[in-house]
Amino acid sequence: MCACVAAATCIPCAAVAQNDVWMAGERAGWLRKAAEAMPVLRHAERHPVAVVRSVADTAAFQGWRMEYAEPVEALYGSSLKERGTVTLDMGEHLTGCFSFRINHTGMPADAPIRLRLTFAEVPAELNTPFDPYPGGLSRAWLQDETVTVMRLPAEVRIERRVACRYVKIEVLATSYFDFRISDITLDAVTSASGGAPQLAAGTDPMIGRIYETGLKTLSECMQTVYEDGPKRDQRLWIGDLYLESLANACTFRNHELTRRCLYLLAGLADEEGWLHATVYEYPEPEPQYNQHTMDYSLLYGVALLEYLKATGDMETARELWPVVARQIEIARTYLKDNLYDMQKQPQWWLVFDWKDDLDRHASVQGLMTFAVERGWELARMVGREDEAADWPDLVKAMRRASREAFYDRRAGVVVSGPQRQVSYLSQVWMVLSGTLSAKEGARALTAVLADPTACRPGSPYAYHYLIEALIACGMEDEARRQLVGYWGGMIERGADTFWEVYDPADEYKSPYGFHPVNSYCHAWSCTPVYFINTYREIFQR
Ligand code: RAM
Repeated sequence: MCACVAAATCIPCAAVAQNDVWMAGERAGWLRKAAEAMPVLRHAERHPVAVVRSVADTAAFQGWRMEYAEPVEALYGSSLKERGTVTLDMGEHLTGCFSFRINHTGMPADAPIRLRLTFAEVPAELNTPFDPYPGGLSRAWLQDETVTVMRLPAEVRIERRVACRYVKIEVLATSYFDFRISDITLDAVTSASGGAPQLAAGTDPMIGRIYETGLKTLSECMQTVYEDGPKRDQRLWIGDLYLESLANACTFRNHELTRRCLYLLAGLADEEGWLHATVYEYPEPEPQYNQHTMDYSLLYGVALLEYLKATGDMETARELWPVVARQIEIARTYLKDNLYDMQKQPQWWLVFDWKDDLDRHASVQGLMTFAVERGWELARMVGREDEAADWPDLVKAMRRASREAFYDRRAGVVVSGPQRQVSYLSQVWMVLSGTLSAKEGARALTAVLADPTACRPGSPYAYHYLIEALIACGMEDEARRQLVGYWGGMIERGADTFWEVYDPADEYKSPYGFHPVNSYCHAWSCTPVYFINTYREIFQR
């Protein structure tokens, strides 16, 4: 890059800088296409369905549940000042803007009123003190807002968009006069439109509930991009996009949103053309600089391939093909003797799962092989075989190297890392990459499922790939059992939408050191809708 401090104004320097940027000439067009595909948000006015009370209950998810207290009219007809605190149930998980009216009951207001509103996706979020805040992410993600109402009557609108099922209102400061609240409204938004297919008559009712909950999760994450979570982080991540677009393609079929996200990511790649794992939309589209994860970069191409298969939109696929090829080119610089070199990994990380102890070597090797193979399929579809001519050989060479390095033939399992760790995900990715045959894969997966010491998946994201791998090996009953057991487990624990993190053995698990900051409506958890629609013979019976 040009080191001249006046690069922006110095024409020769600016030209050099431009030339240094990969596909510089295309980027503005890509971002324009992303902007043109901006979806229209659909609004729906929702109101609370009941006043509820929190009940501490060791049998409930994270120790809390809600109990019906009285109708909302009882709140509207009485003094909020006297109550001090009230909790409302919106009846369902919603994403949008919250507003209400507040007025005195006769005696004019001689002072401001101060209220605190707390919005919660799950009951424990309203009942776990936020401070002193122990979490690793910003405290500001937690949805508590202090509002000072200066004059009455007032219509109060909370500035930030919230994602919640429950709302707690606390009166913090008042004066002599009395006041009431009314017209509590949540202007719910989503860009999802169109109906999802109905399930076959006779489908197991639990699968029906999983399906409905998955659709709800997906639709709330579908905003002006595929968000990872409408509470947190409210942004586009490649891994989430891949799974959401798979789920969308067989449900709402709002393909324009997928196209928008693919262009947005492409237009915001770094100077070398390496995709950022996540991008922001506002105030202007911008990447989270230096945030690269190789597994996500490689999944971009798989997402484009699936988009092409779902839509036949050859123009977009052809235009974005170079982005896919570039990710593979970059990933190839990490190969040493056809094995992904973990030593070459600088500051960035690999996602795969919320599991610190997972050895990711076999997984990244498998994912890369899978992505190159899918990339080759895309190359053929868009007529660019010449640019990917050696990819089939690369896939074969990587598989051979993987079998040497990771496959313990005698034990019939994949091992990863210096400790020869046996994890679910190592088996999964060696199956999805075609490194193990279906028979070997079934043996390996059967072995880990029976091994209590194997490193288990820690998130719905990892579970998605487990289900795919089980199906790929013909273990259909097990795939169904795992899907019902895991996502059904969340339903039994009261989920309205599927969670970012769910560990049946630890309900308080949080990658951020504080469970209330977890997202409880999370994109990467919606994929049962994809499985249920794509493999009807397994799930709709
Ligand atoms: C978190 C979110 C998101 C995920 C990234 C890696 O911020 O949970 O879904 O893609 O991490």
